[in-house]
Amino acid sequence: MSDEMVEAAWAALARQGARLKAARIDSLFAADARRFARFSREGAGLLLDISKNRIDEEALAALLALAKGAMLEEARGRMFSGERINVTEHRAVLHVALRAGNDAGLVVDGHDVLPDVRAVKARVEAFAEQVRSGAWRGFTGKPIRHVVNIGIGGSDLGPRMAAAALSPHLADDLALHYVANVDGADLAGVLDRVAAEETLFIVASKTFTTQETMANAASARAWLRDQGAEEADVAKHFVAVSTNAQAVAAFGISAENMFPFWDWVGGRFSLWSAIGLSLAIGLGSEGFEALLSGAREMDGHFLEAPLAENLPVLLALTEIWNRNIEGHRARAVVPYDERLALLPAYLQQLEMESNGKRLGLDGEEALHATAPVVWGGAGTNGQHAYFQHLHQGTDVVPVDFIAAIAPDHGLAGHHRLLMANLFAQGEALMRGRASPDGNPHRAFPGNRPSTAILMDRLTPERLGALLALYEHKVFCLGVLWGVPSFDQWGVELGKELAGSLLKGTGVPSGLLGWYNSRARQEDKL
Ligand code: G6Q
Repeated sequence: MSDEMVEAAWAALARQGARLKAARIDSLFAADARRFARFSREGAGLLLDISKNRIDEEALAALLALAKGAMLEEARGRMFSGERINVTEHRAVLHVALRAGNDAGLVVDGHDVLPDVRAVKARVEAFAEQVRSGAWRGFTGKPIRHVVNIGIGGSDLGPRMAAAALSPHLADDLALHYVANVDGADLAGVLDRVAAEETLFIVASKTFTTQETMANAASARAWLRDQGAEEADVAKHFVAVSTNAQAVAAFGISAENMFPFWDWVGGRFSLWSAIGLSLAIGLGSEGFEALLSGAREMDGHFLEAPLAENLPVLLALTEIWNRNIEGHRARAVVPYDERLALLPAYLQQLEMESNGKRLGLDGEEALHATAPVVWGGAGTNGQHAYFQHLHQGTDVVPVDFIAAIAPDHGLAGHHRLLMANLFAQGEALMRGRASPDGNPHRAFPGNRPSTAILMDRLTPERLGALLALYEHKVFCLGVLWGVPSFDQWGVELGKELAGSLLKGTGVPSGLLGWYNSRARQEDKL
């Protein structure tokens, strides 16, 4: 389809927006007893409910026409077949290969990548079992009790979030720690709590040049030596996950303690690769495989379900509506599950780093607004804090509510309370309320959109499906907005400036001069 036809689909969508401008979501519900059934879908063990957004059948049809017109299905096929769809970096985008079934094959540039994927996964899982069983010993002969993942961004957020989400499924006698920040307070806080002889460090870095990770890894190694380990003992306490074998060797980690991955795995999509090693240790190979199988189920759903039944497509189209037609600049992610408290931070990277772009694939200004600000936190806590803004603020912020039907704890009554709050918030945002006593400050405007994603339990499978749902949503939006979702040049400039300031070649701004003089005084104290 031509660009003109895609723009015609956008124009048709804008007309739907104008038609529904005065509509209220609660009135749409009142007018249609089947609204929930019409605007909710199930797939890969998840329920997606978009019925509390200000859309109707005609608007949804226009959204689906945009997806068709933008050749979303063809683009999806190109990603799954290993084409170099990351055009700005000339790479394939194949996180789906990391969770492909054992009978699958995927040839990229004449090479089937799946045997490599399987071989590394087998090594990851075998190593995880060695650590879990206590066969892997530290320098005094004791088994490992603490695993410290040193990595940042995509080499941190996924495993950190998933380890918290799946805490009931982790080994009891192993603690997982995550160190990302170059602020020494981060690493120091962990080192204070672990015994060197029982600690394994995983240096997780695709490039193995990231300043924060290299600084933390060097300090951790120096600390290990200070704690009595010999140079030869370092191999018992350090392993690496990287694509850069040379830099790993230069750091002193041997090839058998390095778990590779590939340039076609983007950092923020790398949880499924050896970057998930800490998680594989915590979960065991069975649990890690279950996570992958849940994602695989969502991959299959995304590939095969018709657009109108397709969860990632519908989630993306809901965002097109809220962002581009209704003009909302932010979206809140509020899991009603304490274990998913880090999900908003994970999605913030996934969505904002992927689609926070102002230029289209052709290098010209994007024609439509792209990724909204993504933020949030666990419910019910947020209700006692920022929900004020969601209910009565001047900006409308659509919300994603996420929850499991059944908990994994035995505390009676809590889950009913939690879920009652989730449902109440969706209703309150939608319906609003007139002031009960004439005081205008007590009125709620309502008509505020929300989306719900529910699952039976928060198992490794369901988490895998949930994360793959959002990954594919991000892909769909990249296609619809026409932006390069798989690069992240926007993080370069600050890094370069920090580098020159460290070398003393940066141009000091007023603030830096002030800081330097104060820091000199502090040094003298
Ligand atoms: C993710 C980004 C970024 C990256 C980190 C860490 O998609 O590229 O967050 O993951 O900068 O990079 P390394 O793994 O190379 O240390």
